[in-house]
Amino acid sequence: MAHFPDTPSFSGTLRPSRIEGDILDLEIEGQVPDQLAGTFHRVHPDAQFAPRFEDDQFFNGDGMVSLFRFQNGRIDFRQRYAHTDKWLLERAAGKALFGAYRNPLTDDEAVKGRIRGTANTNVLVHAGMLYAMKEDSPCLLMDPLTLESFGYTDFGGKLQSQTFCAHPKIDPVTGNLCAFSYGARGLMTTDMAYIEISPTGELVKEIPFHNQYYCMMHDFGVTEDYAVFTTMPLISNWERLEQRKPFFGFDTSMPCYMGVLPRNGDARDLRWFRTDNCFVGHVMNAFNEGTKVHIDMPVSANNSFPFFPDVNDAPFDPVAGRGYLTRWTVDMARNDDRLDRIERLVDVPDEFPRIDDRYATQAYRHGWMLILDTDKPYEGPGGAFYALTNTLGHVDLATGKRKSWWAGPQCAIQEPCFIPRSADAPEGEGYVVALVDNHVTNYSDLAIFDAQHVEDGPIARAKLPMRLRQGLHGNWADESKLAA
Ligand code: V55
Ligand code: FE
Repeated sequence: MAHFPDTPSFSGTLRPSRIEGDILDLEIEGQVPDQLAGTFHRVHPDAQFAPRFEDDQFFNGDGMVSLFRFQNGRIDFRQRYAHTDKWLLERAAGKALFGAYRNPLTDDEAVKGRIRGTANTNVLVHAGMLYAMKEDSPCLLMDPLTLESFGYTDFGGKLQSQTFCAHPKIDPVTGNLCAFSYGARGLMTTDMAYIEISPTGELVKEIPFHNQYYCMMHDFGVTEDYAVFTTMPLISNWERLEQRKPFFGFDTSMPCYMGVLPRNGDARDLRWFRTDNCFVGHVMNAFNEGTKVHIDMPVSANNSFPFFPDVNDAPFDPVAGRGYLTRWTVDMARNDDRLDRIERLVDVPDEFPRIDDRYATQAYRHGWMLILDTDKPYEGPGGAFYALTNTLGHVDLATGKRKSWWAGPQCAIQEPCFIPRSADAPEGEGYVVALVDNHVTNYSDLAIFDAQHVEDGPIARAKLPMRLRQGLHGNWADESKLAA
């Protein structure tokens, strides 16, 4: 007799789904290129049991991992929950035991001190494992093909950090997975670390340092020589938790910072560059040339998250919350603590930026993202967790030219993912996959685009007999990576 709250987080397009299963040989419209051999994994939050509190929010759901396996023009689908400690404890109890988002003060006594992670934010194949990640907890290991869970890892007892970010990057030169931790010595601590994991899954680096203040540190940039952090005042403190406020609140009176840490240095080499209050979103890429260090991400004038309110209760401003892809540059030759340059790269509201990951950490040309096209009509029931992401975009940063495809009045698009045509194809030559969710018929398609011609619409659609819940992030793994 589960009863989920009758709130936007659990109704309309965000109605709980909780479906685990397998579909062999998905129905295909069009033609899936034969050479696409590998896996596309993605994850969405989907509470296993009705939450303990009516005001529970989307980001608190248990991680539900989807796998699309591509072989010989055919696609098999599989979906399983990530079996976190939380999921297992609640499964055994037959009900929710953990309370509000990141607030341990709201948990059942029975789970005091247990790891609260949900593994609901990103999934990525590395060292033969599927890493399922949530930034408030350790990394969960899963089998990339069976989706069996193996529990949290501390990398053989070597990792000191209590947390592991959900936005690691793979350095194409070393093959290392570059990650970080925040709240690394517990909730509200400013302790962070820069982390590298070798292609065989060994911890090779953990550089501890301190943030400027405790805040949500959701994503970061990695260049050939530096790790780049963006500090923005989406803050928290124990007082908020005692008062049962949403974990994060946005403080428009505080500055932002860009932190630059040499990957071969230590905390003494870390430099913080200050900039005005704003909100930064997901990182497209970062790179360094000479003494200049660049990081590209959507930046908005104010908070983008309506469910993490202003600390002074200012009403949410959806227009000021729209991000536009922006390049922040610092010059390491400067002796002051100011950014060198801020340049807007895309003039339409955008989020969920992606690149040809073979160019991660390097100078690059091609990017894909979701665009909010506010001129287009919408016929669905609404209730999308962000603003409606109705358009897929491709930007050529060399020419500034942008191409886009609108999914139609009934649909929203989930985060795109680029797949190279072959291991040695030129940058940006290949495909983009993205879930297209129909909010009216309640079906999702995994749409496949020619990455250079997204404006033509999908070249193929793998059709699911249901709609997948709104998700966060996912990644492609080539067949060769699965064999590792
Ligand atoms: C994000 C998502 C999260 C979270 C913190 O999109 C930040 C950003 C799905 O959970 O806990
Ligand atoms: Fe994210």
